[in-house]
Parts: sequence; C-alpha cells; structure tokens
Amino acid sequence: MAYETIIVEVEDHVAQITLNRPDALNALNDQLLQELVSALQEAQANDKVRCIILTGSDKAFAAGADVKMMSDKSFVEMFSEDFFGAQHDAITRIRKPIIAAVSGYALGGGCELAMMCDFIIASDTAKFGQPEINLGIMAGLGGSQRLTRFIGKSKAMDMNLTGRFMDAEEAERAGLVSRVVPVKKLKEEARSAAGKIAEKSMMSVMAVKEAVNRSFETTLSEGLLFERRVFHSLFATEDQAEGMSAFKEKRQAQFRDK
Ligand code: CO8
Repeated sequence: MAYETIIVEVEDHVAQITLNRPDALNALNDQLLQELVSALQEAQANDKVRCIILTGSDKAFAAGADVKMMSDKSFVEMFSEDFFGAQHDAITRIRKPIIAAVSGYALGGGCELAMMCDFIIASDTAKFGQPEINLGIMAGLGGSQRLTRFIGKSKAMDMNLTGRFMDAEEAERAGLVSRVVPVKKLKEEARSAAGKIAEKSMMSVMAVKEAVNRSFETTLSEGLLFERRVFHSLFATEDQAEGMSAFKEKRQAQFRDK
C-alpha cells in the first residue's frame, strides 16, 4: 500500500516504520495514524516480519497530536468520534513486538505513542514530555496512565503539571527508556535489537509480550498465575523441544514458530 505520511521498509524479518511529516515534526493527524495502523496490521499479517521498529527523524519522533487539526474541535466532536480511540486500541492490539527508536522530540501524543510500543531505545538527543497543559488541555493517550506506571507518580505529576521536557539520560534513569545511544547509532542499535528478537521463536516472543503487558492490567498473584500457565503451555511447542535440544547439543536452535 502507498503511504504519504510514513515510510515502510521490510528487511531481514524486520519492518521499520518511519513517521514522515517533517514540516510538522511528525505531528500525529488522522491520516498519519490511519496509515500507521494499516502498516502495523500489514506487518502483523506478513509472515516474513518478526519484529517492528517505529521511528521518526533525528529532530523529532513526534511532537504530539496535530494541534492545528485539533484546535477548532468541539467537545461533542471529540467525544462522538472518540478522537484517536480506535487508533490507540488498534496499535495496542498488535501482537508482534514493536521497538520505538526515539530521537529528538517525543512530546504529548508522541511520547504516548512511544510508550504504546514494547520498549523504547532513545538517542542521546531525545526529549520526552507531556506539554499538553501549556495548551489548556491534558494528556489523552496514556501520558497520565502509562507514564505514571513507567516513572512513578512524582515524576509523572511533574511532567504533566509543569510540561517540562525530560532528556534521554533522565528518561533512562527513570525507567522510561531501556537504552540510550549516540544519535548516529540509534537505527543500528534498534535494528540489532530487532534482529536478536527475530531469531527467537515467535511463540515465545508473543507469549512474553502478552505476559509483560498483563502485569499492567492485573494483580501480582493473577499475573504470576497467568505467567506460569503460559510458561507451562510453551512445553506444547516444537520450539521448546528444539531450543532445549540445541542447548544440550551445544548448537544454535532452529526455531520454526511451532
Ligand atoms: N502540531 C502541529 N504542528 C506542529 C506540532 C504539533 N504538535 N509541533 C510542531 N509543529 C509544527 C510547527 O507549527 C512548525 O510548523 P510551521 O513551520 O508551519 O510553523 C513546525 O512544526 C516546526 O516547529 P517549530 O518551528 O515550533 O520548531 P521548534 O524547533 O522551534 O520547536 C517544539 C519544536 C518545541 C517541539 C515545538 O514545535 C512545540 O512546542 N510543538 C508542540 C508540542 C506540543 O505541545 N505537543 C503536544 C500536542 S497535544 C497532544 O499531543 C495531545 C495528545 C493526546 C491526543 C488525545 C487523544 C484522545
């Protein structure tokens, strides 16, 4: 499918989706989010794709929802169309792993989009923020919920109430991002992480994604039971037999996603 606001490249089992509205610092509008959802669903359906990278430009991952598109909307319009609700849900239903590779601004909906991914690798120039308060609104795609779970109440309140930006070093310290690398190395680092994931059994990969995400939705004892049952169920796969045989035979496992 031809896209206008994103670029999709599939290579070596990895789909890289690059947000591409440079004139608006990749601000999220209806078209971009629709195209992003379609590209993610295509990647989900494509057997060749085993991991997805979502990235932007050096200057901006995404500077938020498109303020110019939103500015004239009324409450009735926002509520009745459930603004960005369907796109949010569709993105979070993707079962293959998604790595956010963030450089430059990840603000408002941009920070929230990065948090919808499974983990964030940041460049040393990345800046995260929830500056919606400066516009007389507030976060609407996870900035008050996911961010609080990632970095705790105090920092989440600080970010959401003052609208200040957090640099990459602070974001790593606070647990928002998993690694920070020099900006020139960002794509390489993300591809290397995606390549490692692509070598694993998709059965284990999707089970891990479901189990970790379940931890945000449930109690510890329910989550531990879910984890244990999924762990048990992986012993029904050929890949478990292959992985353990390969270990004993001191060779590389050949997973077949079965
Ligand atoms: N929306 C629309 N256009 C934008 C946005 C945006 N969020 N951010 C930047 N742009 C545009 C600018 O208007 C400018 O366009 P033009 O050249 O036509 O004037 C161009 O991108 C370049 O931007 P700047 O000239 O401002 O670049 P600077 O380097 O000077 O500044 C900043 C960069 C600091 C990132 C600055 O652009 C900025 O503050 N942007 C807005 C950040 C922001 O407030 N984001 C939050 C938006 S609201 C939101 O995300 C809500 C999400 C929840 C959705 C709810 C769903 C339920």
